[in-house]
Amino acid sequence: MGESMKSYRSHYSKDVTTEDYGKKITVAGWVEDIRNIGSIAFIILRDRKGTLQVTGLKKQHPELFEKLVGISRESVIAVEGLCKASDKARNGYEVIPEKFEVLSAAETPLPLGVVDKVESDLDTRLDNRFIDLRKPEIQAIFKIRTQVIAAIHEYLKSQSFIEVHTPNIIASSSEGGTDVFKLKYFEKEAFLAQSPQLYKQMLMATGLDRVYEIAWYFRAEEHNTRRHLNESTAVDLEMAFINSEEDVMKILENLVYNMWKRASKCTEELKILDKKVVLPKLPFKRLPYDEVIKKLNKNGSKITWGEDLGTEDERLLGEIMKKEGHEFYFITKYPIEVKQFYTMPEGEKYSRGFDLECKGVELASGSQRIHDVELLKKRLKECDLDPKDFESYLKAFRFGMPPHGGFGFGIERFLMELLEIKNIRECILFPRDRARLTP
Ligand code: AMO
Repeated sequence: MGESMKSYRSHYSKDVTTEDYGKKITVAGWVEDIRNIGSIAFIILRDRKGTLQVTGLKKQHPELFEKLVGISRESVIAVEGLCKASDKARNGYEVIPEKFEVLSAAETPLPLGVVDKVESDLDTRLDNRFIDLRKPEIQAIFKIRTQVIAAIHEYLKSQSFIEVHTPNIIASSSEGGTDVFKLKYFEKEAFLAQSPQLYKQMLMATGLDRVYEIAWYFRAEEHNTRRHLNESTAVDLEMAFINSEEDVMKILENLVYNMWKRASKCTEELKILDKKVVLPKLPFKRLPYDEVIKKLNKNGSKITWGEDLGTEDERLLGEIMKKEGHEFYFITKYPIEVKQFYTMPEGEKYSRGFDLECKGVELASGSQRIHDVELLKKRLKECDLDPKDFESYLKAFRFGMPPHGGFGFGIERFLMELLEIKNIRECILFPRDRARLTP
């Protein structure tokens, strides 16, 4: 106590084995709870792998005992002591302290409880995210997130995609529209990228052929919904020499399958979250937009041909498709007028653009792109955009650009659907929304 320890941690709570019983070990973590019953005190210490019990005996070390029981909850301590088998303690052992050091004392009161029975509201939790993240059920989301991202890299590399990183400070908006964050770039005006769209397409003119990026999207969308963030992440992919958008959809459905499969192996985290992950069946249903409108109209929606699906229509379609046995489905052959300027038209009215939906929520959208520069300029103008603002992008189409296509696939949306999380803010460490800029 007081004196510095040689090592702060020889064992994590879950790594102690029967071989350690009877030996001296050091453990470290946050003081989750202290129960002092007079002659004996139980201190529950939490580390990244779980919790363990430190049992203080007043008779053995009266001075140490007093100091130990006086520690505030959530302080960080290291304890050296005898590891003893115990039927009553969690994990089957307890640590009888001989020395301890307070590495950082927590102030009181805590702004948020870690093990409190009362549920705090989301705002309080997000305001104190560093404490919120101490909860095993919150950590589980991010442990699964790391696994699904590993699956993205693994699957796409197996399909010969290379990982790229494109600029986030850009000179023209990537998706058209007004929801861009403007910033001052020395003497010029710049924007935060809404997506890597323009750059991943320009890379198709290089011969790299298959690229992907775990990208940041910055979108100044004013509305506050449970499925929108102003800063979000996505898998952005682009591939050249495709015959149609079908080639892109095949990669996307296999990617989803591989991510889902990897998540199904996170048994410990899924148990904490009390979730079951059932593998989807491939291929996902392809549902042309025309059929979507028919189905929706038949079920009471007033949507007319040519309109994009609103949240309510998407939800209704999710219900209809679920009844037909499809949780995942593509909406294909969208009208060209609801798709972005870079989408390849098909005939007069249609496009080669698609969305991937899961239970009524859009997870991804993509398309075959226009690779003819004159057609691209025409479409820019039709979308009320000025080709002059896109000169450096258009240049990449003038000196040899193969047919290509790709998609953008929201990682937080994916986690929401995978883990049945109601609010997208739960799926990102420090969410940015209309009202939240800190922490
Ligand atoms: P889109 O704008 O449809 O397409 O975005 C692709 C996917 O990214 C996710 N996403 C979001 N997630 C949370 N909050 C947001 N504000 C948000 N915006 C988008 C969704 C969505 O399906 N460049 C095209 C993609 C392409 O064609 O390659 C694009 O950005 O899951």
